[in-house]
Amino acid sequence: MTDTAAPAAASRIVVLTGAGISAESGIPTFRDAGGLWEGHSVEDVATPQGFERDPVTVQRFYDARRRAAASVAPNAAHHALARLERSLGDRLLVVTQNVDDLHERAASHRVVHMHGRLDRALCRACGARSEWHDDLEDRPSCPVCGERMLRPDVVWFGEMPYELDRIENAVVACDIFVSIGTSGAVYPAAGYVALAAAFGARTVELNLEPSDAVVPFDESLVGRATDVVPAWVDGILARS
Ligand code: BJW
Repeated sequence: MTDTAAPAAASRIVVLTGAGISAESGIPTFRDAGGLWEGHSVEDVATPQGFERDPVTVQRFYDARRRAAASVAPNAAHHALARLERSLGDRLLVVTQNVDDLHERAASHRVVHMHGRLDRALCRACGARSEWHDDLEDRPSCPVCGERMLRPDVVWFGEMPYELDRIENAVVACDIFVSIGTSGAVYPAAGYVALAAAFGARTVELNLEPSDAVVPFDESLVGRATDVVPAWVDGILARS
């Protein structure tokens, strides 16, 4: 439960976010009842093999999610983290597993999308990653090489997440590691709490329910992201 130990004023903070932070904006999580995987096999829509087998189904799944993400707005939790960045500057890094752009639309700038982004397309012919806001089902041409081999620029199981060196450097150097709205079911993200703790960071979880983390967090705030994240940010800013 809540531990009220105060963080040092000049703390470096890494915030790891997952689907739970965007849930109250209207984007379903993956593993909760009624979530994104319901009606979809993970192997069919979130692996390179599933894409090879049935690219049309996979493109439709991501086209629908791209449209849905564009139609929702950041919530109080995204805005609170942007407020924290305005105060901490480069002492804060948000590492998100989410492929939506709600952190950016709340005006966060220091955000790493380790599982890619829905608003980018990856060309399987030339490797270019292009900003993309339209559907991919009709096999549009790559703006760089012209080939019709675009896929969503997201990281599927078995693929290497993005910017791992930058993330790991930040995690081992941080004073506070905060996990928000993630089940802790997917690696390497799920391993960062143990890494941060091993390097002496204080660890905090903000979630609707305690997750399956392999090591216990030092502090756990249970509740909806739109309630607990602004409250936690207020507490940090009051001590900074
Ligand atoms: C609320 C809330 C509210 C709800 N307020 N909270 C051991 C070690 C290393 C790797 C592996 C390993 N064992 C297996 C692996 C491989 C695999 C893996 O982890 N498999 C697991 C099934 C075990 N990992 C990979 O393949 C990764 N690549 C890789 O490992 O490369 C090699 C490598 C090895 C070692 C080091 C470095 C590299 C790639 C993983 C790619 C994951 N891709 C997806 C899809 C992305 C595209 C898309 O969006 O479709 O990413 S899967 C999906 O899960 C998505 C998410 O980002 C990810 C995490 O989900 P998340 O965000 O946690 O959501 P949920 O639904 O699970 O949880 C929601 C949470 O919110 C819950 O806790 C709720 O309580 C909470 N919540 N409402 C607050 N209102």
